[in-house]
Amino acid sequence: MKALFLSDTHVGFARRTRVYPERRQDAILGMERALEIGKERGVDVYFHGGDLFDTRRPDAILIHEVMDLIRSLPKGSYRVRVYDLRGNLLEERVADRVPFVAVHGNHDFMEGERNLYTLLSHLPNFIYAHRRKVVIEKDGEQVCIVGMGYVPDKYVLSYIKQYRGISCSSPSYFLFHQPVEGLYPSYTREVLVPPSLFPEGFDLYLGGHLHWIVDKEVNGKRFLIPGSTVITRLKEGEMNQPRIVYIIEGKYVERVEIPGVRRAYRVESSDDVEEIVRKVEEVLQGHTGPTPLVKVVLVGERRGVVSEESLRKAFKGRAMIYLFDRREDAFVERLREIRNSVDVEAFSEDAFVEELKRLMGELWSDEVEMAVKRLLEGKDDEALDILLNGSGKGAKKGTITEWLG
Ligand SMILES: [Mn+2]
Repeated sequence: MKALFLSDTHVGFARRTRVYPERRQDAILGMERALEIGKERGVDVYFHGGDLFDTRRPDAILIHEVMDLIRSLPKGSYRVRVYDLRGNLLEERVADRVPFVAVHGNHDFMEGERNLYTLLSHLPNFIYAHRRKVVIEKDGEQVCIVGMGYVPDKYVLSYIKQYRGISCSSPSYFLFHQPVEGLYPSYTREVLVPPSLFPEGFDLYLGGHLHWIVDKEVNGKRFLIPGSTVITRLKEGEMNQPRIVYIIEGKYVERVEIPGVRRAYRVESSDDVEEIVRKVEEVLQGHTGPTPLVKVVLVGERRGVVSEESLRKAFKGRAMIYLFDRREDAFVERLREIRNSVDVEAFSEDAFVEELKRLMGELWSDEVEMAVKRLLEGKDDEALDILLNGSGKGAKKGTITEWLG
């Protein structure tokens, strides 16, 4: 049976962005285009590695759009059997369309027995594979998938041990959403799961979470990560890669680029506006496809003022400009500006943080939020420390009993 593996579709990403509202459709479009590849290739099953949605509370329209896409998969008759980790048969059904098997990610996970994925499971061809073994059969052929959605750092190492000894007849795939040791190029604050803790004997280990492409064998296990189908961060190593899916048949793997989705480029320049414009033009010359994102990184000495707004105007309809100021001294200065330019007493701190969050868009992170709060308290040094060194171990929600349940 031929399968298509996609991940991190992040439907709802940039939903509320005011700059470049055309990006609002990127996530759903990325998912749609990815599914189309499967239709062209005649796949019999889709695997999704989690972060189907960008948030745990997507609005009804977004849920509807995703349901429509899953219901648009080609018709067929597939026997689906779902087991728990001990091998007890929980459910048996016939899917009337190509089955879509998914685990949750860290972005769209909700605690409790009812979540987005159990909701989608009301569709005859959607199967939530977390803590489950799923066997799909058609015309005498079958595939076996074992799933593990995202589990918070402090529980994951003991959690994954529950999967030890689980067996699946080949072709078999382990579908998960977790960072893995040996697949990360650099230091991260997340707990990395050692490949040795993954259950043995699967043909392929299919992962979500990272937004860039990985195809790597560690400890005799082949890990595949397609990355996200939409550009969510303008991070080097992630933004400049193509958006892809994997077509899988047995142990055979093919990487397929998703056509017609937005690309991103990076331009590094001094703060001389003429130089910036020239470099962006150079990038645009070789470009085809939807209006690209261009990350303009200012480096070197601070010599003048560069306005993101005027760059955006200058390239309107041709490029979406995101300015990153990495000039010496720019960082601390900007932090002070934020505090000095706003009369915090005049309105609630929460409202201010919300507004800032909106303005900063994808530059926003938990760390930035924490830093901003310290800054509002007048603790500049702590704010800087957080931004430069990270916030330490972030507390994740959930209790041990909920996670092991
Ligand atoms: Mn993700």
